[in-house]
Amino acid sequence: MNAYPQTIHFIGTNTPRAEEVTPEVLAVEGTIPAEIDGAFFRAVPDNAFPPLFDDEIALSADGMIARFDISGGQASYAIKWVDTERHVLEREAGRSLFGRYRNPFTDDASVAGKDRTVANTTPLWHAGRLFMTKEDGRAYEIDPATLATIGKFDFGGRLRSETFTAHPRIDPETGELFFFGYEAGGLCSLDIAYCIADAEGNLVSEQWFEQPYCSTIHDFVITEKYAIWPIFPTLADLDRIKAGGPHWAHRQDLPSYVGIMPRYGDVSEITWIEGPVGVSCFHEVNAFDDGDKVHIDLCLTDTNAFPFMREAGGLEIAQQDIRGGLTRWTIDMSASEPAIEQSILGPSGDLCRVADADQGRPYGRAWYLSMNPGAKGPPLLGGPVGANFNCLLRIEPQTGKLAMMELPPGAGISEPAHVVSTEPGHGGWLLSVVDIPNSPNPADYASELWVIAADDIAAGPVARIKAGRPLRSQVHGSWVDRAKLAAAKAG
Ligand code: V55
Ligand code: FE
Repeated sequence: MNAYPQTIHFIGTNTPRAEEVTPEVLAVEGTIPAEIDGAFFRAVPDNAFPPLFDDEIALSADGMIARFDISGGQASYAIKWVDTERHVLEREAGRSLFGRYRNPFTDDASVAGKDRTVANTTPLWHAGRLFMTKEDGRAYEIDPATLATIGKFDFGGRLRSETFTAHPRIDPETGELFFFGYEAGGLCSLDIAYCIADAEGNLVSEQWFEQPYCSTIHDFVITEKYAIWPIFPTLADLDRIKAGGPHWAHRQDLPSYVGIMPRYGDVSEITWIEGPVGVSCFHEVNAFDDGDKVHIDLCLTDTNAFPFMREAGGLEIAQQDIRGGLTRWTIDMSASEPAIEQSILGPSGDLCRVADADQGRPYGRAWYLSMNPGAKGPPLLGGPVGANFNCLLRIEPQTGKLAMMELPPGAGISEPAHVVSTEPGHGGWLLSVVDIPNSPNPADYASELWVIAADDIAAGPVARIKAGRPLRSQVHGSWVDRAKLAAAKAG
């Protein structure tokens, strides 16, 4: 029996697994460096029940929180549903009650006014707390030891924003959490709430401003001086949503913008600078100050990378025809009319990572996922756009120097996490889940967590941790070291 639509959202690494696992010790091939001690948390969208609509998309699946716990050269694995209000209601009903992605007008009448968020995008650690986030709602707090859901988080009743980004930024020196919510004032509102929490987790600032159009703002960046929102013309429309249609439609004819303000400033100081027309980006790699200049490095594409956001905009562009690159936008803030100067740093790709200590600072290296032009065999089906990335890149943005880690034929790879090394001069480690086909059946693959020397990725993994089961696609992951886990506020 399979009641799931046979679309890209439910096959390959998107095959519903819906399996909770209590900690299980895993087999390891190779040697996990003893200094790797902590937890790799992953946000995994999965389906508890078949969807109400056949055009359901993977971004709408219920959040699961997974943990690879690594210590003393050994690893264990656990995964649990996030008990969002939505998931609990659906579990009680024994079926789906919520309709299309970010469209409350398609829900079962019994859940009108209930919290729709699925908390499926990024595990976030800040000030001793673990959260699961989704940009259309508030974060849910999770107990890092048991993975049990503690509840919806609103900074002790202080947060006004109805939403909380899946991509906050933590300043490595101050420990402050910089974050925002868009559609902060409700469905299709132009409101952005810009917030700062101090190193102890207290909300110390929340200011609201409006964006020029109602775009999907998946990520933002900070530098030592600025808070920066690059925005792209994939827009929401309330009439379309009320008619049961898609939340987002890409507009190839409208410009992008960069909103930039002093990071400790007043939102009235924000400047909007027009950028290229029709482009799209979901993740910025990093940004940093360079005298009066600001550099913003983005995973940029010439149209929206999600097929359903292009189709909703009436665009007929095949996935393989999308062009892009790791792109630097430089803005001279001392100019009378600051403008964007664009340069290309590296090949197209996404799901980027920098070392935590490099956040918002000049940086010497970044890692991201891409398509290997020399790959033997087609990409593994799955992930939010229907095909998984099949290689890992390391780039030195100042010089453009590139290295690649290839995968076995037909394998896919998920976003890497970075683990600092205590050895002087050692660049640390990357942790990344790799899915390796067992047979031509796209649901039949082996999932492994690879441990890779961060500055020698071409050498491949030093250890392969066998998950013992095929894992559903993650979105983002986060590494939390043992000292932070030991200081957790929960439990
Ligand atoms: C993204 C992911 C989402 C989402 C919106 O990677 C954008 C982009 C996993 O959910 O809801
Ligand atoms: Fe993301």
